[in-house]
This record gives sequence, C-alpha cells and structure tokens, in this order.
Amino acid sequence: MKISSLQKLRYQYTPKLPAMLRGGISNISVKEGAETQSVADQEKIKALFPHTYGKREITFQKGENTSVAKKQVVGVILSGGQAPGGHNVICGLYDALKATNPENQLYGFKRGPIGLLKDDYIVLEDDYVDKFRNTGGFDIIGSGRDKLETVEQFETVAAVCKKRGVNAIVIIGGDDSNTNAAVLAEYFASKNYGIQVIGCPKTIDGDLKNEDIECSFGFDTATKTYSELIGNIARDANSAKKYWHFIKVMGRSASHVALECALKTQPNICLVSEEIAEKEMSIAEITDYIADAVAARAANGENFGIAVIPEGVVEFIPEFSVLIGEINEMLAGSKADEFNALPTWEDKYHMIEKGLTEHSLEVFAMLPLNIQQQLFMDRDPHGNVQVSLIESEKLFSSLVKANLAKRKAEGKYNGKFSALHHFFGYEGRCAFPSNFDADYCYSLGYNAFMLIQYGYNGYLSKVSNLAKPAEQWVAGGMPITKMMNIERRHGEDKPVIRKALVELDGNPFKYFAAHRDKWAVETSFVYPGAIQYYGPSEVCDITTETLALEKQ
Ligand code: FBP
Repeated sequence: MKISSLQKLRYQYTPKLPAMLRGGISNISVKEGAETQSVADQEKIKALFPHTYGKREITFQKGENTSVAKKQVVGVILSGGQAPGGHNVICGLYDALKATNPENQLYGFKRGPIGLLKDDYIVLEDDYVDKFRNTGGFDIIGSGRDKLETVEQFETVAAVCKKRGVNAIVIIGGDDSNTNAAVLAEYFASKNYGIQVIGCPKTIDGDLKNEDIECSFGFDTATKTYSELIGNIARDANSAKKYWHFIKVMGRSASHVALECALKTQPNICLVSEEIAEKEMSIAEITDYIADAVAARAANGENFGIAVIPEGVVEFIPEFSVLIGEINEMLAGSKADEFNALPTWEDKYHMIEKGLTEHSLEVFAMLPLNIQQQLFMDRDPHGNVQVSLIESEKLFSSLVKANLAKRKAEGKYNGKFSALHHFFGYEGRCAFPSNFDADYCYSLGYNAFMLIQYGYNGYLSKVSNLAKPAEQWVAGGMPITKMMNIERRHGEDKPVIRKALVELDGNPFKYFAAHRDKWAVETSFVYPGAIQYYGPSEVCDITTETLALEKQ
C-alpha cells in the first residue's frame, strides 16, 4: 500500500506525555483528592448513581506503582463523529497496557457500540497498531452513532465481555457517549460484574468541557484546519476584491468552532449562536447586522469580505426554532406521508399555510425557496428536521442580498454584492492530528489504562494544564457523574453530561466582542497557514486561542 511521505514520518513521531506519566509504569502512583458532586441536581444524580456517585478526583504522580498485578483484557470503542487523534488514544492505551504486562490484551470493537453488542472485534497487535500512529481518522476500528442505553444492551455487553474475558471497557466519545459510559459503569457496579468503564473526551465541536476537562480532543486540529482554509479564502478575497464568502463551519450545537476560527482569522462577521439566543435576535436583525457591515465596507470601496456561520445557528434563532417545532408537529406520525404524497410544491404550500401559526408563516414566507424546501426534505429517525442540513450560509447570503437591494432602491447603498458559499466540516475531522492533539490523545489513552490498572470505574480520563507545555500537563481522572445534571430529553427527565456552550462572559467571547466592530469594517484578516508538524515549537506546539484566553 502506498503511503504519503508525511504519514511515513508521522509514524516515527513520539507523542509527549505529561512528566508524571514518564519514566516507566512502575513509577506511577496515584493520589486521591476530594469527593465530588454533580454540577447540578445532586440528590437526583446521587439516587440514580448510588455506586459511582461522589467518588474522589484522582491525580497520578511519580512514585511507586501500588496497583494490583493482574492480567488485563481491555475492550475499546470509538463512538460518534470522527475527531483527529482518536488513533493516538488507542495507541497510548495499547502502549501502557503492553508496557504493564505483555500478556495484557486489547480488543478493538468495530464500528462503535454496535461492535460491543455484536461481539465484532479485532485483537490489536503491534503490526496493526503501528500503521495508525499519529494519523487522523477512526479507521483503526471504525466508529458508529448507536447508543448503549437499555438494560438489555448492558446485559449483551456484559455477556460479550464475559465471553472474551474483558474486564474493562474504554469508550472514546462525546457527551452522549460518555453519559452512556456513566450509566453502563453504574449498571456493572450494581451487578458486581467486575467490568470497569472509562471514558475519553472526544469531539471536534469542543462542547465536552468544564473546569476539569479543559478541551475535548480533535478541536485543536479541526479548528486549525478550518482556519487555514478560511485564511486562504480571506487572502483570495483580499486579492480579487470581488466576493463576499459565506462560510459555514461544523459544530452541531455550540459555536466554539466558529468562535475559535474567528479568533484565529479575524473575519468581518462571525455569528455566535449563543449570543443570538441570549439577545433573542430575529432573522431580520441578524440580516441587518451583516448587511450593515457589507454596506460600511462598500462605502470604503471594499466589496468583499468573510462571514463565518456556525452550523447549529438556526436552532438558536427564537423564531426559527418555533417554526421548526411547528413543522415537526405538522408532520408528526402519518402526516409526513400525507405531505410527501402531495404532487406539487404549490399543494404542499397550501398544507403548510394551514399548519403554521401566523407568525411562523411570516417567517417561513421570508425564506428563500431552497431553504423552505430543505425544512421539509430530510428528517432524522425521530421525525425531526435535521437542522445541520439547512444551508444557513446560503440562507443568510440571500437575505443579505435582498436587504441590500432594498437599501439600494432607497439610495442608501451603492456597492456590489456577489456571494460565494462554503461548508467546512468533514475536511477537518480526519486531518493528521496536530502535535497538540497527537500528544493530548496519546496521554489520554495512556492515562485511561492507568485508571483501569488502579481499579477505577465510571471515570473520565483527564489531562489538564493544557495551555502549558506537555511536560507540565497533569494526568488523572474525574468521576463522570461530576459533569452530570438532569435535562429534558424526548419528553423525559434524563441524567446527562451538561453540554458546554460558548459562555458570553468568558474570555474568548469577550475578546471577540471587543474587536469585532473593527474587524467588520476594516480588513484585518489573519492568515494562519497550514498545521505545522515539524519546526519551531512556537509554530508546531501552540494550541487554540480559546484555551489560551480561557487560561489567562
Ligand atoms: P460528535 O459530537 O459525535 O463528535 O460529532 C460532531 C459532528 O462532527 C458535528 O460537528 C456535526 O454536526 C456532526 O458530527 C455530523 O455528523 P455525521 O458525521 O453523522 O454527519
């Protein structure tokens, strides 16, 4: 098989571990900290997790390894969307496991949770694992979005573990997957099955974090990749001076990705969904805000610019979320079939007119035809509109175009507006992990094994102090229940990990808000260039603006 020169070189890269995990397994001891509490709803979470709630935080340190020597058979799964560095979590886990005892075994269950349910696995060995070191992607064992949440599923997993002799499972996933890890850990503990469950924080969206988990892996590489592309487009825009580029970036719900890209590239516009929700901004207000910047730049003779749009924005616009809710109601059950059977868009529009309230119909009528139709096209398995498929970059550019035409007719604007559209998402999820993600992920995996070796259950592998060089990182573990609260999901109260949205009083947003008016009008683009893997540390090892500002 032909491989690229970079891939060949990356195989030889040695990920950096925190100093406390260096110098051999026999030198790693554990220090227990304070007992923990969940972020909210303490009594309810405690009642739901009687065996795993309130456990102590732990930190590894240098000292005699006092863990019990026994053969470990560990199963690992990758869960959810790809994020750069997933392979290194598995490599770190594998290396720690084999360094502790060459007889230890690592089972990679394929395609995510389904692999655990179907007993579909590969036993990971040197030759195979070495082909994935420091590379992007999840193809080492594949990933999936199935959920592990019913007792029947837990029993199936327990039976598979028993059959294979697996005594610990590592779940590499986002907030939902780690919520499932917590529930599974509690279940196994309640049944005394002797199977530990450890989670690792993954997602490019960056919304699995709190005071303990400083960032989820993959966010660094994905945002560097998108920022490189945005910077390249900005330079093209500044060279040709004839296009406005509307760029949507991934992030299903939170706007961390968009905000980080804005901090890196200084575009003219970056929408932040959380701010839109907080200020209850209407579609017309958002359109005006963008059109004001276009008009102000046009007055300076600059008929070009960059607008960054977070993927999840439409759900945060109050009138849009009401509209989506009404459409979901309108198409509930068999009514979707009735709607789809109507032969023409005119017929469908009649049904829409009857099904929506007056205000939602006004909002709907304001939307361009392609967006109107997208709202009715793709439904998720629960029958809901898949908001991530709505081309919000096209939505805003066409609303801005109409707004500017009106201004022109009123003699208030005399520029040219020509828009191009982009969506950056999948381009960044499987990039070669940056040195930061390569190191962070390897450390998370290595650390996850130390948690297993020391007998912990229901913990998240935690590596912190990440704004400092890797040597100063702190490795340990945090009970997953510490991140949980009760939320309403599908009409029921459920214990879940609290999703971390952009905090409007946090330093990253405050920095952005303090500078955006200038960036909106003056051309202030920054061109970050491609991720560098080799060269000076200040170019290769720096992490995100978000983390640097959060740690200020
Ligand atoms: P995770 O939350 O599983 O990490 O996935 C995040 C994400 O990359 C989002 O940014 C995006 O909206 C979504 O996955 C796309 O999902 P899919 O891969 O199923 O198309």
